[in-house]
Amino acid sequence: MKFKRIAAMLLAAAMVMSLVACGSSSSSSSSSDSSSSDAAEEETEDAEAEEEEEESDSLLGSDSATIRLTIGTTTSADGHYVLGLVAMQEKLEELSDGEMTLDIYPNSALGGESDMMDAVSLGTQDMVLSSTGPIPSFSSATSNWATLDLPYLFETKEDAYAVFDGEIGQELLDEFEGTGIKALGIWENGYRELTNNTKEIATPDDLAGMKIRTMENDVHMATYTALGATPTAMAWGEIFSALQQGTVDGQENPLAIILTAKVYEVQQYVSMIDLFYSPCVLMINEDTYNNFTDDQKAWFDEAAEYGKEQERAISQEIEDSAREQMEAEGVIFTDVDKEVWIEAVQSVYEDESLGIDQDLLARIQEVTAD
Ligand code: EAX
Repeated sequence: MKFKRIAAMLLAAAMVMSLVACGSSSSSSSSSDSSSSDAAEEETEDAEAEEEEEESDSLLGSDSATIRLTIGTTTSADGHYVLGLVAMQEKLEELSDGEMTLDIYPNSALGGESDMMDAVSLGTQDMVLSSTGPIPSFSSATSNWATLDLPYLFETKEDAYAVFDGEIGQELLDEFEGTGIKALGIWENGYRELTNNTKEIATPDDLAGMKIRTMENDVHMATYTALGATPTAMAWGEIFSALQQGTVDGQENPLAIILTAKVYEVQQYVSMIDLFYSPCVLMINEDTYNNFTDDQKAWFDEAAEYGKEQERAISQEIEDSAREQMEAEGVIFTDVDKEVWIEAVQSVYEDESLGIDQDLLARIQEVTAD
């Protein structure tokens, strides 16, 4: 499959560049006089700079495109968001005969999700692929998206896809109209699992009093409070220093992110709680989209739909091997009795302060009932 090729290319490029970097640093340690070691150091820096340039270059669209859309994500270059966007980029170039492309910036290079949504609505950034974390607080028009953040709302991915690809999903996307953002499609982040570096967590009791980083999202915070933890909301880009400094004890994200962002290198325990099915949304500045010609809109829409399908498949593919790969690195996985967790979060469904849209909830439950 195509994305395997992309992943392999990224991996190969990273390996070659790290060999280059190792080569020059070993020459620096073997040199005796300080001037040549300075030179070797410079060489190392050059190799590192080149490595960064090479990595970002590979995510920029074709040089010849005249409509270049800058898109940011918080996730890493070999993660599911970015590989899905690369598929969209290639499709967009193909359909537009090279006229349109995406320039992709991973790893929060353009900021956190909430900041990027603001930038897209103001037009200082063209596009973002963001989790739904910041959506309920983005605008009163989108506040009922909080309903999607409820724990254990979607038992299977098929349930989630049926809602997001159907009438309800389209209505939710349309709610962005007039906010400065056009929302185009609901892609996949994945089922969120819990990590920490202290102990195995099998029940909410094991979690009591632990400080857990959540997204900047009231429903997620309320859920962790209901579970007995102390939630701390922060943007994804701050997570590694927060874990290092002990501001938080743990975090939660889909396995695809725990693996590709290398969270597992600093978190030894993963509990398979599947607490939230987390979607992400492809967004573009509304005026930018509206100013496209009809042809350009059609190419863009088709490429976006293609990107979504590819991204979901890539997400599943990464998830399928993630546990095994991390177990091989010594990460300890805990399977839990989900019924206990489901029971522990029921109060969140009844919390009237959270902006849950009961009609929307009932319609979602109707679609997912059978
Ligand atoms: O959208 O912030 C998070 O935990 C998200 O899952 C991540 O930024 C990818």
